[in-house]
Order: sequence, then C-alpha cells, then structure tokens
Amino acid sequence: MKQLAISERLRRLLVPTTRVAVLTGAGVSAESGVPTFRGAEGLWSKFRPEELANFDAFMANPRLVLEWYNYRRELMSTVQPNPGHKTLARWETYFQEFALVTQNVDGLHRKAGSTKVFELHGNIQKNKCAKCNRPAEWPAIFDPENLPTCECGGLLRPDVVWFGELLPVQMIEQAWSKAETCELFFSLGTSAVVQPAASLPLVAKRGGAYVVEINPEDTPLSGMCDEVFRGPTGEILPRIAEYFPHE
Ligand code: BV8
Ligand code: ZN
Repeated sequence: MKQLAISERLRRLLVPTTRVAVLTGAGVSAESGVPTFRGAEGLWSKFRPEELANFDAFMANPRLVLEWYNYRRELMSTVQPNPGHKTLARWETYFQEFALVTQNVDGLHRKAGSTKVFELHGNIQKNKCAKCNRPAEWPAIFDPENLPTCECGGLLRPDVVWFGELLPVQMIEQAWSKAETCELFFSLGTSAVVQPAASLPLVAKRGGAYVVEINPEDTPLSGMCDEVFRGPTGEILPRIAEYFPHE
C-alpha cells in the first residue's frame, strides 16, 4: 500500500525525544465494535445523553439507566483492542514523554497494553454505591427487577463521570498540564464537544504544540488543527508509525 502522506513538520516530530499527549474518544473504539455516542449508529441515536448519562436520570429511572450500562458493560467485556489501540500502546514506550488521556470508559487502552491511561470519565467495569460512594462489585447476573444495592441501602451505579458531575480533580489537572507542555498533540476519534476534555487540544495549541486530528468526519476542532487525517484511527495510526526511524 502506498505510504500515507504526512507533513515534513510531523515527520520531524516523530522521534523519541518529542513530548507527546493524546486525547481519545469513542471513535478509537468504533473499529472494535463499540458503538459511538453521536454517530448515526450512535448509542444515543435512540436516547439523548441527558436521558441516560446523568444522576437525575438515574434517580428518576434507575432501571433504564442501569440496563443501558449493563448492556454496554457486557458488550465491552467481549470486544478486543484494534490496531489503533495497539499502536498507542507501543507509542507509550517509544516516546520518552507520552500521556494518553481518554474519554472512553471501555478499558480497551489497558487491554491493548497501555499502562498509564488517564480515564477522565471513569471505567465502566468499576462500580460504586450512589449513596455512600463505597466501591462495589456488580452482580454476575443483573436483575432489572431487583436492582443491586450496597449494605447501606444505596443503589449501585457505574463509577463513571455523568453530565453535571465533576471529573476527578487530580486527573484533569494532570491531563491539563500534559496538554500545556507537550510538543505534539493528537485528538483521536472524538467529536470534541464534551467539556472539559474537548478543551485539551486547545490548551495544547495555546502551549505551542503541533495539533493533529484523526477522524473520518469534520469536528469543531478541525479548523484549528495543524494537520487532519480524514479516516479511521485503526488504519491511520499504524501508517503514521511507519515513519518512525527504525531502530
Ligand atoms: C462537568 C459518561 C463541571 C460515561 C460522559 C454547555 C456548554 C459547554 C459545556 C456544557 C454545557 N452544558 C453542560 C456542559 C458541561 C457538560 C458538557 O460538556 N456537555 C456537552 C454535551 C455540551 N460536561 C459535563 O457535564 C462534565 N462535567 O462539566 O462538571 C460541572 C459540575 C456541576 C455543574 C456544571 C458543571 C462531565 C462530562 C462527562 C460526561 N460523561 N460519559 C459513559 O457513559 O461513557 S461523556 C460521553 O461523551 C463519553 O464519555 C464520550 O467519550 C464523550 C465524548 O464523546 P466522544 O468520545 O467524542 O464520542 P462521540 O460519539 O461524540 O464522537 C465519536 C467521534 O469518533 C465522531 O467524531 C466520529 O466521527 C469519530 N469516529 C467514528 N469512527 C471512527 C472515528 N474516529 C476515528 N476512527 C474511527 N474508526
Ligand atoms: Zn452505600
């Protein structure tokens, strides 16, 4: 296959000493069979985010919200990382300074071998009590008629960040400073609409980084990126890696 055309500027940055930061969204997991949120086949094409991924919706209709998460949790326990995840796992050791920040809760970056992952929105395999916040085990068999509870009587919920909830403060501060100080920033498979994650590429740009977007579609970010690859991350990332000087 013909080599992917990349700019001379990007080619020169693909060396181990470059400080790199990456933000991934649901698009990076699309090729693993995990539906995205806002695409045509998106998870939210039937519902709107407000109806599902927020605390009030959970309190108003815990069964609907927990059935949605149970469906996603079961789906995510069966899917495998794709070449995009695997390339990013290799970049963690290739670049001396590499920060992988994800909005995804599917755990696929770790499954692909990434060891340091900033999971800004939590992880769907982790659960906690909605009342006392204690970590909790999700039941092997989920019974929508008999929602799982904590000893304190509170309902169990996935340990993810819902709309209107604060992201883990430590995590967003560290991700912020990685974006501020990096020289090369990749925005991968995200529609770049959910805050504060969507601000990270802008923070990188302001910090002087070269910002690259990989997404089959246009996003609100595309106009301010230095280089855009219109395609799937599972295909484009490994082809960018072909430019790494071979040891
Ligand atoms: C907060 C939970 C402080 C886990 C999620 C008005 C203006 C600005 C902000 C706000 C506002 N009103 C409210 C807000 C704040 C709100 C927000 O940003 N709303 C947006 C919608 C406007 N943010 C919050 O509430 C955050 N908290 O601000 O706290 C606070 C506190 C109290 C009171 C007020 C404020 C919390 C945000 C976290 C919400 N939780 N998920 C879960 O269930 O997953 S967000 C959800 O969206 C997921 O985590 C997801 O990752 C995230 C972002 O979506 P994407 O990952 O980008 O996925 P999407 O489907 O959108 O796009 C996929 C992309 O991939 C597409 O572009 C597609 O083209 C592309 N693609 C497809 N295939 C491929 C591909 N790309 C590459 N390769 C492919 N093969
Ligand atoms: Zn409890």
